[in-house]
Amino acid sequence: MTRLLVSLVLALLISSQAASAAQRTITLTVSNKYCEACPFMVKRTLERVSGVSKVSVSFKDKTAVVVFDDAKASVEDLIRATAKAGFPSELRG
Ligand SMILES: [Cu+2]
Repeated sequence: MTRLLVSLVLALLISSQAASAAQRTITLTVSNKYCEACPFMVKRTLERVSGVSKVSVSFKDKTAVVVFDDAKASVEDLIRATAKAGFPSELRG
């Protein structure tokens, strides 16, 4: 019984947290962008990370601006995803 109550409270906590989850916007500096198709690849890669809601990639600036849900994805997740696709990136400081 107690365990049921605990999991119910936890579920409520998690859902309320999701409702007020912080949207975060970060800029990544992305390497290995050689042609016009690369920004598209980077965009697709980042959009596939769960929690990501918006991505805009600039070929000229070598950046990717990512809007994501803090509770679902981390900066490390995003960097790992681009690196795995062949585009190492880092958080622009
Ligand atoms: Cu390319």
